[in-house]
Amino acid sequence: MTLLILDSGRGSRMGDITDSHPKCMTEISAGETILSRQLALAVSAGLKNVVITTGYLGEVLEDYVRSLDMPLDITFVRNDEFDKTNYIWSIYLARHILDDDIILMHGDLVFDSLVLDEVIAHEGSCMTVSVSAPLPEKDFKAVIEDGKIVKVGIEFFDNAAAAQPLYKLTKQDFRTWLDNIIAYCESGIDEKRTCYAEKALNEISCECEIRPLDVGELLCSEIDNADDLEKVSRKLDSIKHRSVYMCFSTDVIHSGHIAIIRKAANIGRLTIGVLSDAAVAGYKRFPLLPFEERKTMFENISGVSRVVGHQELSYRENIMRLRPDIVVHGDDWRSGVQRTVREETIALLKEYGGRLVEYPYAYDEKYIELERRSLAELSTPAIRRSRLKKMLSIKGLVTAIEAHSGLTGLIAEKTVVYENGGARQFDAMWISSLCDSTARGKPDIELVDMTSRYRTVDEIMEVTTKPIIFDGDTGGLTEHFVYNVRTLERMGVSMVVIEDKTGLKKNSLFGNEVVQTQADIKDFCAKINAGKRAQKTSDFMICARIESLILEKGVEDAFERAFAYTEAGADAIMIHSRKKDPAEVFEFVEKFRAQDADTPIVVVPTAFDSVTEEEFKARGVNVVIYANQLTRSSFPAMKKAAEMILKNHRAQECDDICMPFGEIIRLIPDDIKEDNYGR
Ligand code: SPV
Ligand code: MG
Repeated sequence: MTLLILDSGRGSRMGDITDSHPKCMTEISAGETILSRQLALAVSAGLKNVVITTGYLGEVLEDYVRSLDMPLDITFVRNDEFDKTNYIWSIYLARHILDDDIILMHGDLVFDSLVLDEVIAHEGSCMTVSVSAPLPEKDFKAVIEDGKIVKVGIEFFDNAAAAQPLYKLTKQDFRTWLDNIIAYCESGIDEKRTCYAEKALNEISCECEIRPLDVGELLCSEIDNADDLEKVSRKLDSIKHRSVYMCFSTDVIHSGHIAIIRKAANIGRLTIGVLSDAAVAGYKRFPLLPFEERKTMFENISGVSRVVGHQELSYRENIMRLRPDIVVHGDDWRSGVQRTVREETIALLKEYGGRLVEYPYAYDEKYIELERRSLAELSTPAIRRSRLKKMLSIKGLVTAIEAHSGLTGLIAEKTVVYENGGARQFDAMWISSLCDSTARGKPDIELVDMTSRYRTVDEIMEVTTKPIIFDGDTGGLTEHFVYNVRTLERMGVSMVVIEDKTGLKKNSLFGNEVVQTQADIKDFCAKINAGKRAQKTSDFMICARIESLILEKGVEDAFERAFAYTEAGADAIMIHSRKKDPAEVFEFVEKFRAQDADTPIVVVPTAFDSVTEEEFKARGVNVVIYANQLTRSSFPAMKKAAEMILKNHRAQECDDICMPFGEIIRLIPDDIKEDNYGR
């Protein structure tokens, strides 16, 4: 695309302003001339090729443009007969270098950067018009018929709209017009060199398809005299004070981000919202850089006036607080997960007359590759292990769901729900002894040996990135536990939970229906302490699980144990109960929190499942584990399918309750692409 700027004329109506330089060099705001603004906006719109026709004080103009040192390929075409011709002759002189789609503008036109963006984004040819503006007496008007511009000139008033000399013309439409300009200029008739080029356009307009592009109230005005100059300068001033808002979640900035930031900064004073760590983690993945570092990164980008926090995926809070005139976003959010956020943003802006500006989203291959690498990095042992602690500090309350295989790991990893303009997903996975045993058809009595349990962890780790909490049962013999701590830590597990029981362990949900023995406080403390001394990193956590409520020993017993265990080095306390009524758990949490504000409290609300995460958080709980729901929900579904096949002697009847085959084969990501592996 080539930008053609017509700057040959003198602009005599400007008075002595144009004595020493051409009109386009007139200052319109501090340090900005008509031309420097046009060129700067061209740069930020991504234009490269510029043709400027010169004439009056041509050398002064050309020197000036060179001094601006813009990253543009600029060709000057000198019209030495500028005082005897019109710009039709200048275009004629430039005809050999205009074999392209053309953006054509007069050299005295000042416009909002939004106008140029809209012109460039317009499909096909267009000319800017202001449909609601009064028709100007002496300036251009465009006659519009059937949505097309059929005539442009100062003399048309019927079916016309105020129009500004800013066009985008497809190569073909421009060629059609240029051919007639050439015919005019080579006719030998003087009048055909001194008229508006639009006269040549009007004769062939039916062969072109030039649409009116209504710019509404946006600034798009020619400066013909000192009066215009003052009006335009005032409008520019208000543009510069216009507030613009954008939000970013990225921790890597690529050229596409810089381009959109530059565009947004051209529209007004740019505030950038940086999405909170919790919201990033909920919406895509754990951020590689924490909020403060991401904030600093944006603070150092030129054109950014200030950077603020943006707490939720929704824009509501910051729109209500900052009331930006314009919100800028890439058009990628028109579909997919952010669609509802976009709809809410539009509705909020509408309430006070704000505006949404969208630019084409720049997919950057390098960025996609970096994202892929980031995900790979998040699954490496050291990074995965450290994430549980980070999540706890970011979110206050972490949720974990049971996983016992690669497939359930994928469900824990990928399940996301979108609600209220936000997104929710599980933060971590729980490798339950109950579900790991059940998946193997074995009872939950520490029968499945550690090597098999590690195999489950490994399978899950292979396909996921989220932190893992491992159900370590009783921890076994202290002499064995220390080895298990080292292994789990090395694998990248974040936390092991051991329960204070001895002898043959049974699942806690049996309570006192079976014989279960609680460990001696001192012995259990020794086990915790040995485990803490065995671990190598500070990331790994040992959680002491208290079985007092399960074994009906009361809150006081639980309370005594909790302090003994934290004293022995436990990084977290799990308080377990099998009662539907959460009262005992709440009582424990309240008492514990009154004396210990920091040690994370973990709960497994299988029985007391009516309590919401919000309530747990408000009471001081830090980890909520959904310990068995994937196993319990899949079992009835599988049983039903098996029964249906048996009953019907075929599989057709159970097809409706099965996942479509096309979906199951796509469920597993193929990030290791097939190749010939050297074959
Ligand atoms: C498990 O999931 O294996 C647990 C939690 O230990 S519970 O089954 O509630 O005891
Ligand atoms: Mg268990």
